[in-house]
Amino acid sequence: MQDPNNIREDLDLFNQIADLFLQDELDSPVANYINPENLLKDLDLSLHDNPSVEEEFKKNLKKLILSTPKSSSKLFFNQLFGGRHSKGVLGDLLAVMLNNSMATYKIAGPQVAVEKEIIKKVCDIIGYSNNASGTFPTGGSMSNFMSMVIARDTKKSQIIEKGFKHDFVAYSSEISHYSISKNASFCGLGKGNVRYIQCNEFGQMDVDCLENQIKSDLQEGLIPFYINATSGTTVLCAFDNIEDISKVSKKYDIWLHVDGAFGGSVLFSNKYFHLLKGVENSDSFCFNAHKTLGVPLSTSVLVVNEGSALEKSFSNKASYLYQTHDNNYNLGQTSFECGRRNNALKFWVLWKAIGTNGLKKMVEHEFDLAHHAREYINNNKDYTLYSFKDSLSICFNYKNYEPMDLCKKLYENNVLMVGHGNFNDKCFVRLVTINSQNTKQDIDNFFCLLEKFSKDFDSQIKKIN
Ligand code: ABU
Repeated sequence: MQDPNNIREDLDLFNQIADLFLQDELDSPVANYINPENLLKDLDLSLHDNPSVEEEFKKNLKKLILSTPKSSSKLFFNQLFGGRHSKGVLGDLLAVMLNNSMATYKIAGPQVAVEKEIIKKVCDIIGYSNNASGTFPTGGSMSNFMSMVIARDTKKSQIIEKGFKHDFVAYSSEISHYSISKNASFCGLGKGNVRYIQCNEFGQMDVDCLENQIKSDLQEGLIPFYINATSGTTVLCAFDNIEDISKVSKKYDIWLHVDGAFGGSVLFSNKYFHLLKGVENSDSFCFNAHKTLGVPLSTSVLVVNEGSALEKSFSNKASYLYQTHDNNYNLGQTSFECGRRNNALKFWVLWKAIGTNGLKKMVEHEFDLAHHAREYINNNKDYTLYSFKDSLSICFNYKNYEPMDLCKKLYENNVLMVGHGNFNDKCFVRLVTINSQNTKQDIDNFFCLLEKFSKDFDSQIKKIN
């Protein structure tokens, strides 16, 4: 191989591979399934003492890229992200070239203002105070984690120095994201000190049950410190009633976090903002631009209504790092990581290019797609619908096909990628309309492929008894 460190040549190679990949994504929207046991047989991933021969290196790299699941294709409905907006990709590629860390103004310069502008705009839209602040954690789980830590430290600031006694309790709905449980462990609370509050028939936290549980915990001498409301639960995309929950949180002086990782981007739509009604009364809020806005993974925004609380929990002295400027510009003083990737630029490039109206159109189009999918199901007697309106998740079963087996076989036979979920003892296929590049025809095509596959492979797919 000639000089292996040649950025211009490698950018040319990048363009070649990206071209191939984009064409392949259209020609074969689902990558050929490779059984994990065959990975090392099908792909040369082995590492050696000597450099690769250049042609072999390129061939192997291309093959690896084309064999990887295609999360931006029109047939990827498996996770709560999908599709790509070219402006988001442009911003992310530029962030890679810049390779700043967001810790200090000295390292990141104007990128600090890029991040702060997004945070300020989001705080203004959701009605937070002038003291609000925020950061870009590595994802929704980290946003939720940071909010729990801030809530803990706000309740008893001695914890920052002296550690934690186990008399605190947190509250979240029984169908909230699994990060709440993990975060309880990470922040010293313990998984056993999260109260999972039951939901109503629409998957929303039952606010009376929440209050009763808080009263009972207070009687036991425990200290309620954190309520997590979810705006877009992971499976059903149900939106908790933030307004009613915030009344409870105020009454008992408990931090209210809104996990809007999935559905929080409705903040950009006047039509759907009502799903966040009351968010201005929360203490912290997060949403993931990588989930519904086509920005590359990961782009999570956490905002805190009283910004000083964020700084109190996450600032630390480090004379080797903070050598110029104040905490207002040294964003490491409000983040979890030390070296922190620039995840704001890709979102800023998109937002700058298409405006808030462009973001609104993306979100509203995704709700239109969801409505279209629900209508298809409601008009077809072979389907049973399990989810509700004002949601980006369409949960259903088709005929008597067992949903877990159906999803697995669709995947293993390279037909399409979709997952399954549960609610109230029912298991179902979960179709998510989070790719704003998809059209109604793409949703029709999803059902068409699923029906054709079920017919052709009928005898091989398990049935619900
Ligand atoms: N961060 C939650 C995403 C998991 C899912 O797609 O179901």
